[in-house]
Amino acid sequence: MATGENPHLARGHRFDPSARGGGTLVGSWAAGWTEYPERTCLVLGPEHTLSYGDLEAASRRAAGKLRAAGLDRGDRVILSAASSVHLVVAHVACLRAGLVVVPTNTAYRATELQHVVGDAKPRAAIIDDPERAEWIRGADERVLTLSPDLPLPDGPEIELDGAAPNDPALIGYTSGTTGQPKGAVLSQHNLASSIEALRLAWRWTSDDRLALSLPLFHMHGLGVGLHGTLHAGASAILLPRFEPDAVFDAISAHGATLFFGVPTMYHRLAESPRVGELSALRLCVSGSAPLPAELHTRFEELTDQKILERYGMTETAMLVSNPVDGQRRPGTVGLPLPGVEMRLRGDPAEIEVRGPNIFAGYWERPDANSEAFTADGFFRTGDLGALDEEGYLVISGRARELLISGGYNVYPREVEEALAEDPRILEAAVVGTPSPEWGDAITAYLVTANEEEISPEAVRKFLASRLAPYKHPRILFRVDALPRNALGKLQKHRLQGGRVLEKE
Ligand code: MLC
Ligand code: AMP
Repeated sequence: MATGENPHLARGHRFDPSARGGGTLVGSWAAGWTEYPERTCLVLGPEHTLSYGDLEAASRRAAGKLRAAGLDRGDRVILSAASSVHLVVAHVACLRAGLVVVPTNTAYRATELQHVVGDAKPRAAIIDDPERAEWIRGADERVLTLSPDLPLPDGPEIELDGAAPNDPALIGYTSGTTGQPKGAVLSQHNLASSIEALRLAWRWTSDDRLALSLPLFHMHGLGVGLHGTLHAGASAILLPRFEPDAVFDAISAHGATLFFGVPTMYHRLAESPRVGELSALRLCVSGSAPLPAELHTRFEELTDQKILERYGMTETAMLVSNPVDGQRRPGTVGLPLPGVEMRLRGDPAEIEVRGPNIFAGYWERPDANSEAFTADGFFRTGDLGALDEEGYLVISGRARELLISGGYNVYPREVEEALAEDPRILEAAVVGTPSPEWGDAITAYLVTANEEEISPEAVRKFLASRLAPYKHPRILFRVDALPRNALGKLQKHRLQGGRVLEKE
């Protein structure tokens, strides 16, 4: 693909997503196994590092075990665990063996997890919580549940890294307007294309060391952070969870040069007295939710870092980014990445995209696919956009009902349906309240039976078995009725007032 004029490319660079390893994710990694086995790949503490050669050997062994346990190319494997070396090894092993990874949020409750099991029909699940392993077996007793260290007998030597570009690599579950998550099938080539574009655009080199505190079960931490590190032959400091001090220590103790985060993380970093330590980084990237322009500016005053904001999705990996060289414009997500064609269509204008990074369709959902793509092959993102005077993309809204709290998507309808199952609640409407910490603070307006008071604790308790905690309303109001127009249609923009049941 000739995109030599893409503004992200340094002089003399060309974007060719097939240049390394035949255009597959595992092919690009395999080149690294042989070219620089001694190089550090993962850092876990002062004494504990893993080289590319170590990761090659550990994932080879793990792939053999999985094959001996009966898993074969194309089989789906749920991966749902906190970040650890075992998880990275298991993930790399699955992809090298041609298995299809289904990353799943560790906050999911039984019904959310069981939906994924029923839909993806996995052969195995790599999961670090025995209770959730039980939920999985409850949905399908044939699923082999394994802890991330894969306690299995060694298996045979098998052929690795042989996936073809169009072979599926990952199924990422994400909801449209329906609230029922569907699986976006990303191929080896989709993922390889996206990280090659990022390697070039973000000048990602083997000298870079990423402080990686994003969870490894979503596109941001996995498809950008981990895959990009391995593709660039760089290293990552694996942080089991996000804590500002751990990020600062990753710089002082391990020489981190990169940090990727969601806006909530930048908000919390900016509150720390140590925030100035981030000035040592080469690059700070924000994505998954809008970064307020005010936070961008304040962060620069505190750290001298101009955060680079970018835009992506589960279905597409990364699409648009502010440039490393050139203006980084607060409140914008930047310019299309190499290989990405973008257009704005309709009124209000929806962002449509096409390119080698974009998934081919949803898992077993031809109906959803025909809606999601235009006749000429553009994917309809459901995000609304406009270009500013420099041609930078501004995300101006969403065509679908979607809230984003702390970088996690929350579909109001799913929360409303769960609330309505409570016999004490007659009707519920869920909206986002702007919050400097969370972006959208999930807010519910409730009409209760007999105008009964209902405590926030009671609501939370009711939702506990039904919805991941990040989807629970943080703010609750009790109202006598929901505002509706003459046709009975709910008018969410008119929601206000009511008796406050909880306010944070
Ligand atoms: C945790 N909590 C949240 C929350 N995360 N509430 C609302 N929104 C969230 N995102 C709740 C917990 O349930 C708990 O509630 C309380 O906050 C503290 O929990 P915690 O585990 O200590 O939370 P914390 O570590 O502080 O987590 C905040 C966070 C995390 C920002 C670090 O949410 C996070 O890692 N977000 C990143 C999400 C991400 O990776 N998104 C990428 C999607 S990919 P209680 O009631 O128990 O106290 C994508 C594509 C793209 O979008 O473009 O990148
Ligand atoms: P997901 O389905 O979790 O992959 O979420 C993708 C959605 O996150 C996109 O469709 C956007 O609505 C949103 N998103 C990602 N990055 C940004 C950003 N930088 N600014 C605003 N919204 C973003």
